[in-house]
Amino acid sequence: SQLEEMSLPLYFGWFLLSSIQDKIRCTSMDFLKTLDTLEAFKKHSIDFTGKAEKEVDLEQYFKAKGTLHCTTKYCDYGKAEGAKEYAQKPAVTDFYGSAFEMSLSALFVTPRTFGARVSLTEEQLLLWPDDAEKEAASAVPAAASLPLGSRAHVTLGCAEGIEPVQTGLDLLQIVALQQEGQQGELVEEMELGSLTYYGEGRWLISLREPICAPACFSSSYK
Ligand code: ACK
Repeated sequence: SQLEEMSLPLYFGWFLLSSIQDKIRCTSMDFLKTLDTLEAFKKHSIDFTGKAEKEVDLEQYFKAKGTLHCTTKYCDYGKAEGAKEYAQKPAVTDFYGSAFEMSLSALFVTPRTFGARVSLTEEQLLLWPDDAEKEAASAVPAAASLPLGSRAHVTLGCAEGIEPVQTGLDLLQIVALQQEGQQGELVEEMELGSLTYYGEGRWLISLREPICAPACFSSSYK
Protein backbone atom coordinates (compact mmCIF):
# COMPACT_ATOMS: atom_id res chain seq x y z
CA SER A 1 0.00 0.00 0.00
CA GLN A 2 0.97 3.63 -0.36
CA LEU A 3 1.26 3.97 3.40
CA GLU A 4 3.75 1.09 3.61
CA GLU A 5 5.89 2.57 0.87
CA MET A 6 5.90 5.92 2.59
CA SER A 7 7.04 4.32 5.81
CA LEU A 8 10.37 3.08 4.41
CA PRO A 9 13.30 5.12 5.74
CA LEU A 10 16.26 6.71 3.98
CA TYR A 11 18.41 4.01 5.57
CA PHE A 12 18.63 1.40 8.32
CA GLY A 13 21.67 1.11 10.52
CA TRP A 14 23.27 1.11 13.95
CA PHE A 15 23.18 4.55 15.54
CA LEU A 16 25.98 5.13 18.06
CA LEU A 17 24.98 6.49 21.45
CA SER A 18 25.84 10.15 21.89
CA SER A 19 28.41 9.69 24.68
CA ILE A 20 30.49 7.34 22.52
CA GLN A 21 30.07 9.66 19.51
CA ASP A 22 31.88 12.37 21.48
CA LYS A 23 34.68 9.98 22.40
CA ILE A 24 35.09 8.79 18.81
CA ARG A 25 35.14 12.36 17.51
CA CYS A 26 37.94 13.21 19.99
CA THR A 27 40.00 10.10 19.23
CA SER A 28 39.59 10.49 15.48
CA MET A 29 40.46 14.20 15.49
CA ASP A 30 43.59 13.47 17.55
CA PHE A 31 44.53 10.86 14.98
CA LEU A 32 44.11 13.33 12.07
CA LYS A 33 46.18 15.90 13.96
CA THR A 34 49.01 13.39 14.35
CA LEU A 35 48.75 11.92 10.86
CA ASP A 36 49.20 15.17 8.97
CA THR A 37 52.35 16.02 10.93
CA LEU A 38 54.12 12.72 10.09
CA GLU A 39 56.95 12.99 7.57
CA ALA A 40 55.65 9.86 5.84
CA PHE A 41 52.29 11.54 5.35
CA LYS A 42 53.78 14.83 4.16
CA LYS A 43 55.79 12.88 1.59
CA HIS A 44 52.50 11.77 -0.01
CA SER A 45 50.48 14.96 0.60
CA ILE A 46 50.22 15.53 -3.15
CA ASP A 47 47.37 12.97 -3.11
CA PHE A 48 45.38 15.44 -1.00
CA THR A 49 46.53 18.79 -2.34
CA GLY A 50 47.49 18.11 -5.94
CA LYS A 51 50.75 19.94 -5.19
CA ALA A 52 54.00 18.37 -3.99
CA GLU A 53 55.13 19.24 -0.46
CA LYS A 54 52.08 21.43 0.20
CA GLU A 55 50.86 21.04 3.78
CA VAL A 56 47.38 19.76 4.47
CA ASP A 57 45.31 20.30 7.61
CA LEU A 58 43.23 17.12 7.74
CA GLU A 59 40.97 18.48 10.49
CA GLN A 60 39.83 21.18 8.07
CA TYR A 61 39.99 18.94 5.03
CA PHE A 62 37.21 16.58 6.23
CA LYS A 63 33.71 17.90 6.99
CA ALA A 64 31.65 16.05 9.61
CA LYS A 65 28.51 14.32 8.28
CA GLY A 66 26.03 14.38 11.17
CA THR A 67 25.18 11.62 13.59
CA LEU A 68 27.63 8.70 13.69
CA HIS A 69 26.14 5.46 12.43
CA CYS A 70 26.90 2.28 10.53
CA THR A 71 24.52 1.92 7.59
CA THR A 72 23.16 -1.57 6.98
CA LYS A 73 20.71 -0.89 4.15
CA TYR A 74 20.27 2.30 2.13
CA CYS A 75 16.56 2.33 1.22
CA ASP A 76 16.07 5.79 -0.29
CA TYR A 77 12.49 5.81 1.08
CA GLY A 78 11.78 2.59 -0.81
CA LYS A 79 13.32 3.56 -4.16
CA ALA A 80 16.52 1.52 -3.64
CA GLU A 81 16.56 -2.05 -4.92
CA GLY A 82 15.64 -4.58 -2.26
CA ALA A 83 14.56 -1.94 0.24
CA LYS A 84 11.15 -3.40 0.96
CA GLU A 85 12.49 -6.97 1.21
CA TYR A 86 15.14 -5.82 3.67
CA ALA A 87 12.64 -3.95 5.84
CA GLN A 88 10.54 -7.12 6.06
CA LYS A 89 13.36 -9.52 6.96
CA PRO A 90 12.61 -11.25 10.27
CA ALA A 91 15.98 -10.22 11.75
CA VAL A 92 15.27 -6.57 10.90
CA THR A 93 11.82 -6.48 12.44
CA ASP A 94 12.96 -8.56 15.46
CA PHE A 95 16.04 -6.46 16.26
CA TYR A 96 14.53 -3.07 15.40
CA GLY A 97 15.16 -0.79 18.39
CA SER A 98 17.60 -3.22 20.06
CA ALA A 99 20.96 -2.35 21.57
CA PHE A 100 24.24 -3.65 20.15
CA GLU A 101 27.93 -3.28 20.89
CA MET A 102 29.77 -2.32 17.74
CA SER A 103 33.49 -2.87 17.41
CA LEU A 104 35.46 -0.19 15.54
CA SER A 105 38.65 -1.95 14.55
CA ALA A 106 40.44 0.56 12.31
CA LEU A 107 40.43 4.16 11.14
CA PHE A 108 41.11 5.00 7.51
CA VAL A 109 41.81 8.15 5.53
CA THR A 110 41.73 8.68 1.77
CA PRO A 111 41.72 11.88 -0.29
CA ARG A 112 37.92 11.54 -0.35
CA THR A 113 36.80 10.17 3.01
CA PHE A 114 37.62 9.54 6.64
CA GLY A 115 36.00 6.53 8.29
CA ALA A 116 36.13 3.75 10.86
CA ARG A 117 35.99 0.10 9.92
CA VAL A 118 33.34 -1.84 11.82
CA SER A 119 33.94 -5.54 12.55
CA LEU A 120 30.56 -7.24 12.69
CA THR A 121 29.73 -10.22 14.91
CA GLU A 122 27.81 -13.24 13.60
CA GLU A 123 24.65 -11.85 15.17
CA GLN A 124 25.20 -8.42 13.63
CA LEU A 125 25.73 -10.05 10.23
CA LEU A 126 22.09 -11.23 10.39
CA LEU A 127 21.20 -7.58 9.77
CA TRP A 128 23.70 -7.15 6.95
CA PRO A 129 22.21 -7.27 3.42
CA ASP A 130 23.46 -10.24 1.36
CA ASP A 131 24.29 -7.95 -1.57
CA ALA A 132 25.90 -4.98 0.23
CA GLU A 133 29.34 -5.80 -1.14
CA LYS A 134 28.20 -7.04 -4.58
CA GLU A 135 26.20 -3.85 -5.07
CA ALA A 136 29.48 -1.91 -4.92
CA ALA A 137 31.10 -3.96 -7.71
CA SER A 138 30.58 -1.30 -10.38
CA ALA A 139 32.74 1.07 -8.31
CA VAL A 140 35.07 -1.53 -6.76
CA PRO A 141 35.16 -4.66 -8.97
CA ALA A 142 36.91 -6.82 -6.34
CA ALA A 143 34.10 -6.10 -3.87
CA ALA A 144 31.89 -8.90 -5.23
CA SER A 145 34.19 -11.56 -3.81
CA LEU A 146 34.85 -9.98 -0.41
CA PRO A 147 33.39 -11.44 2.80
CA LEU A 148 30.02 -10.16 4.02
CA GLY A 149 30.43 -7.14 6.22
CA SER A 150 33.60 -5.90 4.49
CA ARG A 151 31.84 -2.64 3.70
CA ALA A 152 30.68 -1.98 7.29
CA HIS A 153 31.91 1.44 8.43
CA VAL A 154 31.15 4.67 10.21
CA THR A 155 31.68 7.79 8.11
CA LEU A 156 33.66 10.32 10.16
CA GLY A 157 34.08 12.97 7.48
CA CYS A 158 34.13 13.69 3.76
CA ALA A 159 36.24 15.99 1.62
CA GLU A 160 34.50 18.94 0.00
CA GLY A 161 31.99 17.77 -2.61
CA ILE A 162 32.16 14.07 -1.65
CA GLU A 163 29.03 12.13 -0.61
CA PRO A 164 29.23 9.77 2.39
CA VAL A 165 28.38 6.70 0.26
CA GLN A 166 32.02 6.97 -0.85
CA THR A 167 33.36 5.99 2.61
CA GLY A 168 32.23 2.37 2.28
CA LEU A 169 33.62 2.20 -1.26
CA ASP A 170 37.00 3.50 -0.07
CA LEU A 171 37.01 0.90 2.69
CA LEU A 172 36.21 -1.86 0.18
CA GLN A 173 39.19 -0.77 -1.94
CA ILE A 174 41.52 -1.11 1.03
CA VAL A 175 40.03 -4.44 2.15
CA ALA A 176 40.37 -5.73 -1.43
CA LEU A 177 44.07 -4.83 -1.40
CA GLN A 178 44.52 -6.62 1.93
CA GLN A 179 42.72 -9.72 0.60
CA GLU A 180 44.90 -9.76 -2.51
CA GLY A 181 47.82 -10.03 -0.13
CA GLN A 182 49.07 -6.47 -0.54
CA GLN A 183 50.54 -5.74 2.85
CA GLY A 184 50.81 -2.04 2.28
CA GLU A 185 53.74 -0.19 3.75
CA LEU A 186 53.89 -0.39 7.54
CA VAL A 187 54.74 3.21 8.31
CA GLU A 188 54.72 3.56 12.05
CA GLU A 189 53.68 1.96 15.31
CA MET A 190 51.58 4.63 16.97
CA GLU A 191 50.00 4.63 20.41
CA LEU A 192 46.62 3.95 18.75
CA GLY A 193 47.91 1.09 16.56
CA SER A 194 49.87 0.24 13.41
CA LEU A 195 49.69 2.75 10.60
CA THR A 196 49.82 1.37 7.05
CA TYR A 197 49.98 3.14 3.70
CA TYR A 198 48.24 1.50 0.74
CA GLY A 199 49.22 3.99 -1.96
CA GLU A 200 47.10 6.65 -3.71
CA GLY A 201 46.57 8.54 -0.46
CA ARG A 202 45.04 5.57 1.37
CA TRP A 203 46.01 5.26 5.05
CA LEU A 204 44.74 2.82 7.63
CA ILE A 205 45.45 2.48 11.31
CA SER A 206 44.56 -0.83 12.80
CA LEU A 207 43.52 -0.08 16.39
CA ARG A 208 45.50 -1.81 19.13
CA GLU A 209 42.32 -1.76 21.19
CA PRO A 210 39.16 -1.70 19.09
CA ILE A 211 36.67 0.95 20.19
CA CYS A 212 33.59 -0.66 21.68
CA ALA A 213 30.60 1.49 20.75
CA PRO A 214 27.09 0.93 22.09
CA ALA A 215 24.52 1.49 19.35
CA CYS A 216 20.83 1.12 18.61
CA PHE A 217 19.63 -0.67 15.46
CA SER A 218 17.10 1.68 13.94
CA SER A 219 16.45 3.80 10.87
CA SER A 220 16.70 7.39 9.73
CA TYR A 221 14.36 9.42 7.57
CA LYS A 222 16.84 12.18 6.74
O1 ACK B 1 28.07 7.23 5.60
P1 ACK B 1 27.06 6.34 5.06
O2 ACK B 1 27.15 4.89 5.26
O3 ACK B 1 26.83 6.65 3.51
O4 ACK B 1 25.65 6.83 5.56
C1 ACK B 1 24.94 7.54 4.59
C2 ACK B 1 23.50 7.13 4.56
O5 ACK B 1 23.37 6.16 3.54
C3 ACK B 1 22.54 8.29 4.27
O6 ACK B 1 22.91 8.92 3.11
C4 ACK B 1 24.62 5.92 2.92
N1 ACK B 1 24.36 5.80 1.48
C5 ACK B 1 23.96 6.75 0.61
N2 ACK B 1 23.79 6.24 -0.61
C6 ACK B 1 24.08 4.91 -0.52
C7 ACK B 1 24.10 3.83 -1.45
N3 ACK B 1 23.76 3.99 -2.73
N4 ACK B 1 24.47 2.61 -1.00
C8 ACK B 1 24.81 2.41 0.29
N5 ACK B 1 24.83 3.40 1.21
C9 ACK B 1 24.45 4.63 0.82
C10 ACK B 1 25.50 7.09 3.26
